[in-house]
Parts: sequence; structure tokens; C-alpha cells
Amino acid sequence: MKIDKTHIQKHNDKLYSAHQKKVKQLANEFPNVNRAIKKLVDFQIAIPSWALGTGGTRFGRFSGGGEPRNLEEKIGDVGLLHSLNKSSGAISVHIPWDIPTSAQKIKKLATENGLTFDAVNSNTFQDQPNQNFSYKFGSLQHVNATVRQQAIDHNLEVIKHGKALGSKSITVWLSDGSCFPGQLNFRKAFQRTLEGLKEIYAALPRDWKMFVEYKAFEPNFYSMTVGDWGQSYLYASKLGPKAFTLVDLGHHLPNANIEQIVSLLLMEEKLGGFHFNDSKYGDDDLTVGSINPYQLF
Ligand SMILES: [Mn+2]
Repeated sequence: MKIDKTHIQKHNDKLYSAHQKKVKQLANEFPNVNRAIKKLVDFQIAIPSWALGTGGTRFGRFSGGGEPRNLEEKIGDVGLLHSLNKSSGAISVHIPWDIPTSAQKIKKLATENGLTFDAVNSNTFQDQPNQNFSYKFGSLQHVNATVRQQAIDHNLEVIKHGKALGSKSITVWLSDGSCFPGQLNFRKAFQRTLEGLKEIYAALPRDWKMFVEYKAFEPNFYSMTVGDWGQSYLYASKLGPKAFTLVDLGHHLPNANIEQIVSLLLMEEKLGGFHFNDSKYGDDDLTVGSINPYQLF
């Protein structure tokens, strides 16, 4: 659905004078208010293509009417969001859930909606139909080199799709790990994963970045091979200047001091970005700021 621009303008016009009064009041109190407003105006948040459903949990879907059925409709929805808030001018696409049938057409549609393409996301945490080897025991950490190669090839494929869309980064989140003590050699799992990431890193176009996303637990419940910011930072440091740590706010152990993690990553210039959400217990994916609004700021 598209809202006519004049319709939004008419709505804004009605509120404009009251809004101006508030800004004036603020400017009297805080001399730097315009700098802060400019920062807010420039702040853009990419909308993930997998987050446009309206109902349900990770365990069951209770869809409402009007949910987007394909990438085209998802772009339409993000475009609508962006036309209303002017802060979500990008979409982050998940491969293989949202492989464009024609990159050119999809790019054109995005441009018409005022959108660009943010990071592309790979998926080696699920087996896809017609896939040769299973990721049941991991992807890049797998003891079998052919499974690792399949995971590497998938990431290279994702970069190819991203290039066609004009994306400039790839996010790699691995569910690799183990569920029982003694099941996995931690060091070897780390080294194999690093080797795989190195191959993907080597395939990055010159102006691209790689984000290494970590998660403390789930789906594996004993160890995760990219389990925390320390491990992600280690991978990112060993990979090189185009690799960064990605902080998903829901991917920590309870009560972790995320603010401190973020501040140190910023200091080291290794903060790649955020996945904004909130949680009370684990990876709850609640609305950002709904549980810990102060932590967010
Ligand atoms: Mn995430």
C-alpha cells in the first residue's frame, strides 16, 4: 500500500505550528538542540525482510490479514514505514528466504519506495530443500570439509545476490556449537570456523563489510562457536579491517552489561551495528526499549 505524499503532508501541516512551538521551547533550554535533531534525522534503521509478520511466536504462526507474501510486498511494507517515519530507508534481505527473482526489478522497486539494501544475511542454521549435506552438526565448524565448503559456497552466493542488489555488507550468524560437554573440540571448531570465514572474507568486494553476529545460546545449549562478543571480536580481528562484531541486543546471557560491550567495541572501531530488540529472559525478540528503555540509550 502506498500513501499519497500530499495526504501525509496535509496531516503534518495540521500539526506543524504546535510542533514548531515545542522545538522553540527546546531550543531555548538546550542550545545544541539542532545538532541533536540533525542526528535524529540522519539516523536510519534497516528493516529486516523477515520481521514483517504481524502475529505469532517462533513456535507457531497466527497470521493476521495483509501480511506480505513475497519480497515485492515486503519492500512495499518497508516503503510505507519509511514514508511515515523517514527513518527506515533500507531493507536487510535474508537468503534464501528472500531470493529476488530479478535483482534489477527488485532494485527498481526499492528505489521507487525510497529504499536501499542494507546487509544481506546468510543462513546455514537450517537445511534447505535439495541441499546435499546437513548442518545438523554445524556448518563452518563441521568436522567434514565438504559440509564446510557447502556453507562457504552459500555465503559466496549470498554476496553475489547482495552485489546485484547494491548491498554493501554481509551478516554471518552461525548456530554452530554443541549440546553436550565433550561433543566438540572448542579450539578446532573455532579454527575451522575461522578458516571458513577467511574464505568468505576473501570474496568480499573491496567496499564491503562483514558482520560477525554472536549469540550466547540457542539452538545449541552447551557451547556456541560464536558465543559472545569476545569470540566475535577475535574472529573479526583475525579476519581484518572489513570485519566487525554485530551486537544483537537479545543474544546475551541474562544481565550482561551490553552498554559496556558496545563502548569497548566502539573504542576498538569494531562495532559493526545492532540488531535492535529487547528481552526479559533470552532471545525474546520483544520490541526494542520495551523492557530496558534506559539501557537502550
Ligand atoms: Mn540477530
